Amino acid sequence: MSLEHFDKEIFDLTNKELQRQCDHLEMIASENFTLPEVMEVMGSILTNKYAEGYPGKRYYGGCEFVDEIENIAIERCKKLFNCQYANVQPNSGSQANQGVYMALLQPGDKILGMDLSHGGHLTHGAKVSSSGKVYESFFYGVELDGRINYEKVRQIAHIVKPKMIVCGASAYARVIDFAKFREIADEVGAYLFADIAHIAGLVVGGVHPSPFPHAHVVSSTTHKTLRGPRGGIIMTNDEEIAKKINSAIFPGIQGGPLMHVIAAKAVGFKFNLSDEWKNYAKQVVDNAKALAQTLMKRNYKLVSDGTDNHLVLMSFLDREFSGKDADIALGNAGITANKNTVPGEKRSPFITSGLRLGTPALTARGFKEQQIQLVGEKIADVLDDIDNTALQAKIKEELKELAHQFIIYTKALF
Ligand code: DSN
Repeated sequence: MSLEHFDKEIFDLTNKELQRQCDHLEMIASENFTLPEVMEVMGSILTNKYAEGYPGKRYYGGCEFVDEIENIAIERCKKLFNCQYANVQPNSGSQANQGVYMALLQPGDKILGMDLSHGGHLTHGAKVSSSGKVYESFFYGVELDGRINYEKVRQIAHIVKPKMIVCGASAYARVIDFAKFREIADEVGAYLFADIAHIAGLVVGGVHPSPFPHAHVVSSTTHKTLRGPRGGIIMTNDEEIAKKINSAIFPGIQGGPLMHVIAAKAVGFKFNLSDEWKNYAKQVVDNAKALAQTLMKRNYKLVSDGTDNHLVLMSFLDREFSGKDADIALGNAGITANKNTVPGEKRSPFITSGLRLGTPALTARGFKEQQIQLVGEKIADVLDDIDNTALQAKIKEELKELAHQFIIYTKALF
């Protein structure tokens, strides 16, 4: 029986979501469109198998084929990031990070990460996350120019003396200097942990420097710029660290690995290893730069005045309207983005003075600079006249037409 006949309610909602993804312009910087081949294996019988442990060392029988699958995923991941050890079992980026902390730290140890309100991530020590409850967390941020000041990071590190420095961000538009972070980590005897969830696809596409050989340990998600299935990975070049990571993920924090997702990660990595991938990664960055130029020409202020990667962070500190207002107005115009805090923030985190826009999903759809510039102009048109709901409705129709010229998925998928 098909899903349509077995569970019409979920079938219909899935199709509504498909329609939403096709009709709107997806500009949330952490979202993307994965391949149908990735979804095919993710929706396969591999979901039936329990495989606690690691290839060759499982707690259950019948693992001969899933062992091969996980080994392929590991080998592809190592090749992709040019490293010696990879764990492909984390169910998410957050669990990957939890695993890294559990492997290398004791409860109460000090970690130094990027402040959430400056572009960091919840799992980099935010007090509401277990990373800020189990460990004693301290933060560095960005300057008013929107950039990390590595001298300040150094000063904070020397005062705090953390056991681990966490680098990597969720809303930072500039290159992360991993070599500089390692220098600072070495000065204070800390591990350097790079969370490259946002930029992993750019790293493997050669358009952002790699965290290796600088970081002791690296984590990522597989679904953002990498365009694979939703999940996490951890990599290192250190055998002792690799052993500790494996024990921390299983049995430390997870049980049976999601073998259907691990297989889908392997399929995604195959795509990331192709020549085509380099073109995609370069186009993501070229598109973000084109978007930045267009918005700045229309007199919008960007944090750090531009971008080196896949996202731009608009600042409305000089405007009457907030990030939330912009988020809602653009949503009405068919553009999905998210409000974000900015350096020097004066509004609450629920309102904010910024908006984060990313190009990975539109680039996956086939958008090039020409289309991105047009989208940038439409964003500025909406924001220039933010209360004009008739204009938002008109732009929504225009952008739907544009979106439909770049077909990403069809109903035949279901
Ligand atoms: N939710 C992701 C993001 O939007 O950046 C981070 O986990």
